[in-house]
Amino acid sequence: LQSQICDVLGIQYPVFQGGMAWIADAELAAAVSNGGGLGIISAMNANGEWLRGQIRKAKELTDKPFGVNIMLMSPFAEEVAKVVVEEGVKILTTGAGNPGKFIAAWKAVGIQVIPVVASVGLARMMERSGAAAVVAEGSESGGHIGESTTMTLVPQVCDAVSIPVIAAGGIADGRGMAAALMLGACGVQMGTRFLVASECNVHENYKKRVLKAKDIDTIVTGRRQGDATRSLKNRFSRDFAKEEMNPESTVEELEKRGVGALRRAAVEGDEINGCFLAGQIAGLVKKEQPAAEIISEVCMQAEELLKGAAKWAR
Ligand code: FMN
Repeated sequence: LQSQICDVLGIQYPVFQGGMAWIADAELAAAVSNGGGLGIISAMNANGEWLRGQIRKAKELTDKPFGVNIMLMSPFAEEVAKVVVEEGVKILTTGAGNPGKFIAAWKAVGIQVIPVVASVGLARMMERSGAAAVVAEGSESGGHIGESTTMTLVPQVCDAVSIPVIAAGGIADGRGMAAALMLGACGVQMGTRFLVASECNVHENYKKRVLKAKDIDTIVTGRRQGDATRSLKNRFSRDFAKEEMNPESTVEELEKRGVGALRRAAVEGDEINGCFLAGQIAGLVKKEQPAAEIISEVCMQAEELLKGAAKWAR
């Protein structure tokens, strides 16, 4: 299964591994790239030197293209924006905001910029700013989310822009991938499914929770601070949701509560006080597998379904 985005980026399969703060390191990114997809290192809130180390490690582990995800809210965003240029990174995705002010400088050195967008308006703006493609991410996703679902967002973004569109949010198998291609996307980005890749270094408790999750086991918190975030239900997320309803708690108090919560889940495996970001599709993710196997399984299933699609219409 191939598409236009494979030619643009020089990858074998149109499958991105989404940036995941505290989780998507050089080892996961390299495993995905070696499996023919696009592995992505998460720059998250780390400083430039940490990122430089990860980029160099990924180069040792793979000779295939890989990317870096820059969180625009990071206090180190300006610093990591320079490091990716110095280290010769060729593909960037950006999350949590508008990368408009960086795009010209990145493009000037030949970097392909692929912003993650949750609305048609931002997708259009990114095309005008010179983005190579966009990831249209629906609210089924794990992590920070917008309002529209993947089913509604993807076709509207595809109609609005002429650059390639990658669909994200709620995709974890070939059925999801085939559906995304039918909606007009030319590839998919998965986060939740790659959380349980064998090469993913997230804490074992995190993987266990994703593998055990059912369809209704995620919750969205943070709407009051304008930072809606989807995670698995546990003590932390339920308490957070309760506090949000409490008119006496301030936005500052809520923000303070969230600090360090993803690290506690991803690094320490703290099932009580950690925030286990994951998407609604976690209920479908039942097996830990090497990243390469995940990619080929998803693509093969999608290809079979798309080939047979003509038979369904009578
Ligand atoms: N997206 C970003 O742009 N930057 C991040 O740092 C980031 N962190 C994430 C952490 C976790 C644990 C998860 C599950 C998602 C995160 N995302 C982040 C979103 C993913 O890159 C991806 O778009 C999303 O997971 C796709 O939806 P899915 O979880 O249904 O596959």
